[in-house]
Amino acid sequence: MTHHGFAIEHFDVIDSTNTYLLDKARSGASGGLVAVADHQTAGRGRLDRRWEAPAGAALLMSVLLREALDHDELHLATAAVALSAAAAAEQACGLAPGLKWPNDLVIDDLKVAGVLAELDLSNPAAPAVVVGIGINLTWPGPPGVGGTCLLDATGVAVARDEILERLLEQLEGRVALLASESGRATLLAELERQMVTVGRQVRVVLADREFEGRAIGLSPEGHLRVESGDGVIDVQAGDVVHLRPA
Ligand code: BT5
Repeated sequence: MTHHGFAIEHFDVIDSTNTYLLDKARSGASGGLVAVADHQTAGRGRLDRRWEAPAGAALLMSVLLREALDHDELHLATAAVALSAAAAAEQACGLAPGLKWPNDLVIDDLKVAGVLAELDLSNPAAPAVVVGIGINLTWPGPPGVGGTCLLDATGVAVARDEILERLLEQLEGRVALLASESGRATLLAELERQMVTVGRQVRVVLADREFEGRAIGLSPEGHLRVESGDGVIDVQAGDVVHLRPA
């Protein structure tokens, strides 16, 4: 099936759509390949975390891109998918989730979707980026993690294939932006506008320490700029907790 320049492969059950496309990338698959699954047995988040969803309750998809991105540019691929998903949700449900740094979509500070971008440089002549997203449609995530789903948050029971179609329509233009310097600047500006973390009081959780401050913007590398008692700190990798309502 081809949609908006993407070739879609559908699976009833798979381990992880990201893992599948990373394997396909290593065996030379072209950019634009999309994997969609009804159910994942080993859905992955960042840092060896799990992404969970009962069969049929979420959009679980990944896309293989052949844009030449470095590690420090991966946030642009994350942005392309996250912004497209937010726009697709707005079209389908009348409410645009916000982006929470670094890779979540949230509604009222509850996580409705998560994005995982991974780079494969095993063939330096043909770099590959795989970006996966899980969007909760009718199940709000495991207990205790602060999740929600589009049904609970908006009252709309959107069909999986409708949101997929809208997401790919949105994504086509944003993938094109990745190819040029000016396009990337456009994407970064959109990312900063939609990033609800900016302006918030946050707790930053790093591998070895935590601190609090106010998120004041994004660096060109997509790092979160946080003003704390020790001055302005660029947070490259980590998690943030939104503290007080905006
Ligand atoms: C993410 O990681 O949020 C990235 C999730 C990417 C999932 C997609 S599904 C299609 C593709 N194939 C894959 O294998 N992965 C991608 P992170 O920021 O590390 O958040 C993971 C954490 O979110 C977990 O440790 C849980 O606390 C929480 N979580 C797990 N499932 C959730 C859900 N359905 N809704 C909300 N939170 C969830």
